[in-house]
Amino acid sequence: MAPQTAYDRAVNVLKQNDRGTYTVPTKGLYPFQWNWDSCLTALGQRHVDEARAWTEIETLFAHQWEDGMVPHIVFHEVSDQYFPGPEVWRTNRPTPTSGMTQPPVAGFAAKRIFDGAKDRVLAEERARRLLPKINAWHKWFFANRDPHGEGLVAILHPWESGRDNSIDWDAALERVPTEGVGEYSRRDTQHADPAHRPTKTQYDRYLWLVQRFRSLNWDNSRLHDASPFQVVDPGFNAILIRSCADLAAMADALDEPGIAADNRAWANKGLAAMEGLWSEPHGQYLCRDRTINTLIDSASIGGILATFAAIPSGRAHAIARTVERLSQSVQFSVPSHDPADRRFDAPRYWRGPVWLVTNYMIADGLAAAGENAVAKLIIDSSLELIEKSGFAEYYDPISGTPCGGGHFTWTAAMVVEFLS
Ligand code: 9YW
Repeated sequence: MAPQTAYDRAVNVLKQNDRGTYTVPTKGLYPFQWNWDSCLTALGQRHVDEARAWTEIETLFAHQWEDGMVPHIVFHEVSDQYFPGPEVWRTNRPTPTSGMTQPPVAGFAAKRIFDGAKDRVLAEERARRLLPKINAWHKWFFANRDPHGEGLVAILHPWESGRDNSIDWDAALERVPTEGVGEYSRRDTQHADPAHRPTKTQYDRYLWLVQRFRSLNWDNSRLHDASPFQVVDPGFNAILIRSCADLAAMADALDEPGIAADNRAWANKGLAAMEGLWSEPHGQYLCRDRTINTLIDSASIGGILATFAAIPSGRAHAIARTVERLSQSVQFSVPSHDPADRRFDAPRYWRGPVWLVTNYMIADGLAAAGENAVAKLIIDSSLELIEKSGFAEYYDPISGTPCGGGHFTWTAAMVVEFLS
């Protein structure tokens, strides 16, 4: 029998983790539905089964909160494999969910599935149903996470960024206390090597924030001002801006001018405000700590991911040069942090490793800016990694060693996209 192709192996990973109407990131380590994982996973699924891809996103939005927020985890099943579970979040939802959100890739993903759909009737019907829900989520962001109308939204917890233990959050997290957090037992370090995961001090602070928000009954109208952690992440905002622009275009196609106008206005205002995050010396955008109104000196992938939005071409070209520079110091691109920074940690989660989802979005943005050679370098690196080390959660950028969980859904979905 001929050896299986990378494409076939990737499709198998998607199938292994498919739970019918949603897909788990990987068995054991993450046994529920995660927000941005699902939306990016749908991009891979569409090549195999378009209806199934729409269902993946619809299932997520079936658990949208009344105020518009789409939670970062939906606990469809009972499992003691993950901490913190529903008993910690206590959000009082019919199906338990977490109480915070994640990078809003749904608008982008829906438009990409819509544009490429072979079944146009199905696509119109499913997109029309999702449109107002994604719009409500975007509206929620600007109402609750941009209370002063700056055009950019803040995350209130590192978990919201999707880049949990990034060096970006270190200084702001220092201001989060740990008193009263109590005893708890982590599960991630039982499934994966503790040297590849966040530290105990970071976890204490993550939990302190959860307990703080829980004490406010997860009332989103109060959380922003009550949080000691408010960070404006260029990567997160670029994803939101891109999703707003894409939702506007999809709304035009579906003849929904109100939704189109609102989302276009949010995207344009956000793009203008991004300029305030640009760092000339770093050749990329930086995070801003909103509580002290200061740029955070941390050259992470967040500021490179900004190329996912339609930033000015000069900025995109500068980011391409930065990616080229980074690629000279590692074997595999794009490291989640600049290896020249003494805080860089090659195998530790978001402090150095390569992730295929960020690679996908960066390559997409750079290709749109005409930086095809750098986009190709990133895609080639991604495919080399899976050939060498399988469908890992993330990879050491120097050795290519697989890190975290294995048989990882979104890694497989990105491979299906790269190879389609
Ligand atoms: C957690 C599921 C999630 C991703 C995040 C990633 C990690 C750990 O795994 O989070 O406990 O939620 O940082 O981006 O959505 O794959």
